Amino acid sequence: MGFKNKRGSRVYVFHAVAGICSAALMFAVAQLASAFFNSASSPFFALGSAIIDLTPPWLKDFAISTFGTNDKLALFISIGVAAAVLSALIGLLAKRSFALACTAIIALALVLASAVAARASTSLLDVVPTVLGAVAGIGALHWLARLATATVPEPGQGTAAAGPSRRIFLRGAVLSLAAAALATAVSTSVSATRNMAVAARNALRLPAARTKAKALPEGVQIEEANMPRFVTPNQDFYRIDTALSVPQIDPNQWSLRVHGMVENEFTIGFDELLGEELVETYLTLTCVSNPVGGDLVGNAKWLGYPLRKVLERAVPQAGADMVLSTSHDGFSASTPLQALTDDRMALLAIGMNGEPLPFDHGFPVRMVVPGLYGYVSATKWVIDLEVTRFEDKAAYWTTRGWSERGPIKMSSRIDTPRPFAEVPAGEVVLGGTAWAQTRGISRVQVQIDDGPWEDAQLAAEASLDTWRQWRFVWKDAAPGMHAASVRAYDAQGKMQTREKANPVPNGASGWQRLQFTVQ
Ligand SMILES: Nc1nc2c(c(=O)[nH]1)N[C@H]1C(S)=C(S)[C@@H](COP(=O)(O)O)O[C@H]1N2
Ligand SMILES: [Mo]
Repeated sequence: MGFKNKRGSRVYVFHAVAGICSAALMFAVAQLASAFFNSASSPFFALGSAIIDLTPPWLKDFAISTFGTNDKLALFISIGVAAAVLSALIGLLAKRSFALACTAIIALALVLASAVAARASTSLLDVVPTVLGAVAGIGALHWLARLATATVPEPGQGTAAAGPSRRIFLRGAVLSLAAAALATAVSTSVSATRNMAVAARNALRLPAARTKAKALPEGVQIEEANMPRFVTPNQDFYRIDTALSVPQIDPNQWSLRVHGMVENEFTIGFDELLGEELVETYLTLTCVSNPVGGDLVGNAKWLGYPLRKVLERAVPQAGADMVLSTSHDGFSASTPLQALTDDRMALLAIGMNGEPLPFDHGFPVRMVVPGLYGYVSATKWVIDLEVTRFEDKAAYWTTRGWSERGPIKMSSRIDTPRPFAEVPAGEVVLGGTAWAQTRGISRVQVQIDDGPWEDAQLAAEASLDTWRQWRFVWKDAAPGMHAASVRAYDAQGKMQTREKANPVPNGASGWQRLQFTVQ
């Protein structure tokens, strides 16, 4: 034994234990953070999966034949033992130099972060839990390494001779392990609730609509390259929200509270909602942030319960002119009461294109309102409707510089050719979309270079609330650079404004003009 006495060896044991406790905290904090991100962002699971992927087949066969269905448990125990040895060594390293130990932890975190980033279902943002874990691990090691050498004078001995205090260090070690255990417990319960939501969504069979959507007429779709699908597939539908982590709400836990300036306050649950007379409708949603020519717009078939009926049951009081809808994650939108009670199809939607709402798009329940930008109407994960007055309440974006009201501005877009595309000479086919929800599109015109405005052919109209496609054939396209512009007219014959405006504060306007080259 190279140590002078028992107390001299203690400091090594303490450092090794400090390393293990810090590693436990590092993984636990990362695990907790990952519960709020993507479950695939857990460095622990990512490491496990990476090891599984890298395991040679003979070893995998050996593991399965030896451990059977416990092969994953065996894997996790092996990882645990290896991690304990490694972290004990890092703890011992901290005794020599804290900077070195820190470097080792950062190197370890880099390996873990690469394992996370390499998973198919993760994005770069998903390394955040690993980074948070590393920060917690370094902090814990710093603290425990100090405690490992803390001394208390004991009767009859000088401070120097006393050696580290067992009591002080053990208290620190137990405290950090307790914190790790707590973080793990919370992360387990958070992921359990999320899994409940996923399971509930998978098990959900949407009831049939009492009122079906009007069948789409022939010819709503113009089949040209670059043309969007008339009905946007769910996975292609634009997503805009303030949610860093997408709420995953178990519909059995969901309810909507309707209150404020009403005669009848009430709360409605998900099952009750499913039992109501549901309707189905095609509706094109648009984001106020969509620039001229932009693609923050999508069209889907929504299944839901008319908000008109919800408000009929609540009976708004005289003087109310707004409904403030609030989501599970605290976003809110101010919608004119009238838009929810007149004969447009404003819905409390539960279905999107024949399936339950995707989590990204508001599962289990969201609002969709014809004619209004999403930020003032399309609250996802909605849980609260307060009937109130514009004078009394302001919504999320209204307090951040956007208008309190947001009717959708008529707009038209060129989808093909793409800006700066090169197209063959001869006949050039232009195509695009135009929308003026609740009013409808009656005419689209195209201008080539500075020539005359000419009528485009309109695709069939599905409804006043959906976008409409158009097509224009430019017969004798001469080689060279050209510009094309587009403008639309609504059903009353009103022309889309030429006046350019930025999205802030109430939506972009102006005619789109793009350039392309004819070869
Ligand atoms: N809870 C919540 N709902 C929200 C938002 C949000 O940030 N949080 N954004 C709104 C905005 S600005 C738009 S344009 C639409 C977009 O809906 P989508 O993501 O389903 O396309 O959702 C609206 N509903
Ligand atoms: Mo938006």
